Amino acid sequence: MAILFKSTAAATARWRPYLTAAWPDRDLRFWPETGDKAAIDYALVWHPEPGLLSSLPNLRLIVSLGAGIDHILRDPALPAGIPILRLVDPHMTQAMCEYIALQVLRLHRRDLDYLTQQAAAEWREHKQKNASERPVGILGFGVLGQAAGRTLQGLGFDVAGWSRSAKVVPGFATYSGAEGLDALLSRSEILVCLLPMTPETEGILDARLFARLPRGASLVNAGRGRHLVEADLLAALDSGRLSAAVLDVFRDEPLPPGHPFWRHPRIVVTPHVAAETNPATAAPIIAAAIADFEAGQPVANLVEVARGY
Ligand code: NDP
Ligand code: OXD
Repeated sequence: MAILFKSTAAATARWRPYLTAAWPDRDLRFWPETGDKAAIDYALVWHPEPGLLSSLPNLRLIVSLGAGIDHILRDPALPAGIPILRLVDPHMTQAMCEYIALQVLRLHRRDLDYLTQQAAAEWREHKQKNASERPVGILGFGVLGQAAGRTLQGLGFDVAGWSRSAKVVPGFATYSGAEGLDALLSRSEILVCLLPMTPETEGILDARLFARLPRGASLVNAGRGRHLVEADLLAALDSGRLSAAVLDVFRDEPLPPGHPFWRHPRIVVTPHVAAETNPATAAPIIAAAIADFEAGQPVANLVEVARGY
């Protein structure tokens, strides 16, 4: 009974001591040293290369080393019928709350304008609102969206969330489906994307969506790069339809050096760090989930593969 770990070399070095501590008696294999593949029951993966998982004949469970599972589902050879567990870790949730609070405050308080003015030694005040006068919309009102929403609400923002299924979340206006999206967009001066990447959400941040936001609204995308139609964002910023964007995720990561986002005065780029996985807290969470799985107990955060997230 062996456990295979597959991520980047740097992540493997970070995870190794915590995995060893979580499973002192298990046969841990660190990719590319897989050993006898028939002995592997569990695969802990981040961006496994296509075909790796189907090459493990006795695999019982796939564990995503992140909250998203798009990096697993993109494998055309993904073996059918193997359950997938995604990572839900309060440490990561807290990190996302911090990131969203930072970026929403930055947009709310016109930080980009003041930085530009500072560069030009220009002393000029802009009209200022309180957070309660700033409606924020969150696309993707799941674990991370709701937690970020609560953090923003704590800062005084007027927050609403959009999800696939209708839901009641005490204290929030909630919307779902196509009609709900219109209603959410029309009220959102700052739009935060925390959606998972699925065929339904790919390219959702496009010109049609931007046109339904109040003029001059701004965007934070910490979901996935493929949610955004990059050319539509550049056009919306040029025309003033959007005033600014903060982007943590990109179609191509790392973002290529010549990409126009790097030097755009109205775009803030962060290198997919909104909520990094933290091995010290994540390894025990994964070990506990695998223990439940082996004991035949209900396992929290198993993904409905057909739903895509
Ligand atoms: P959850 O599964 O808990 O939440 C996903 C939310 O998106 C749910 O509210 C879901 O609706 C909604 N949703 C899914 N599909 C649609 C759709 N077609 N229309 C409307 N709403 C939809 O995921 P998490 O909150 O844990 O994570 C969300 C994403 O955040 C991850 O998939 C990942 O892409 C990204 N992420 C980014 C990180 C970063 O560092 N930048 C770090 C971690 C995650 P419903 O509630 O009805 O199911
Ligand atoms: C994740 C991520 O999905 O870091 O966890 O993007």
